[in-house]
Amino acid sequence: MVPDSRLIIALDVTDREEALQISRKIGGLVDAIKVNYPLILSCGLGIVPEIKKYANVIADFKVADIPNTNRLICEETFKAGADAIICQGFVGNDSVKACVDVAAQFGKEVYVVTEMSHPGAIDFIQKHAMDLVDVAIKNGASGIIAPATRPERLSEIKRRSKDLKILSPGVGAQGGDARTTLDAGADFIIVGRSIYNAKDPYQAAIDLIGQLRR
Ligand code: FNU
Repeated sequence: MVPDSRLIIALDVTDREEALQISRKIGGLVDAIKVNYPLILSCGLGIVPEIKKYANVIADFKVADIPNTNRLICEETFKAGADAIICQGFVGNDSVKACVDVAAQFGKEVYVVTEMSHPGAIDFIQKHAMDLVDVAIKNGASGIIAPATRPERLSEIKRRSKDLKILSPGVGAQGGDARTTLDAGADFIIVGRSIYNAKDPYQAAIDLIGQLRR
């Protein structure tokens, strides 16, 4: 993924028509549409090729299993047409490598979660965030996920992550600020509720892109 708008929408709606309507409206504005379990569990993986008509699709499945199961999950996801998948790093090098190996076969990308954006990330994950960055680098991931809710942590993670791409959720509903997140080192921001719950999602996306270009 090459940054242009630097905005990725998190399409966490559960209604198929709403998902396709939003994709149709703002697919041309954003760098990617991220799908997660709420949408896939309600509509099935078959919605991925439909969304792909409008933008690149990132499958936020936070894959976190043994290597063989990770391999199977990634194969199904890429066969459905996703351009990238998000996996957890805490399961270890072999599990992340399994995702990266499948992605390489399909010519697709893997992003590894480091420190998450919610308050509970401080309980366990934060202590290992830098190790998780190293797992992503060591296993050839395309990038990482790091929190827009803690810009100072995002900057530290950026320093550690060298040239890995950084996708940063937590802008808007979780309290993070779009411009601050880019200044702290993110390549892309991920925004869900502030766009899809807005009265006019198209305008909300335009406003965010304006802030990112300032
Ligand atoms: P919004 N997401 C997140 N924090 O929020 N994948 C993480 O650390 C992470 C994520 C996802 O709050 C979350 O699941 F690793 O409505 C949701 O899909 O803007 C989106 O990013 C944020 O949605």
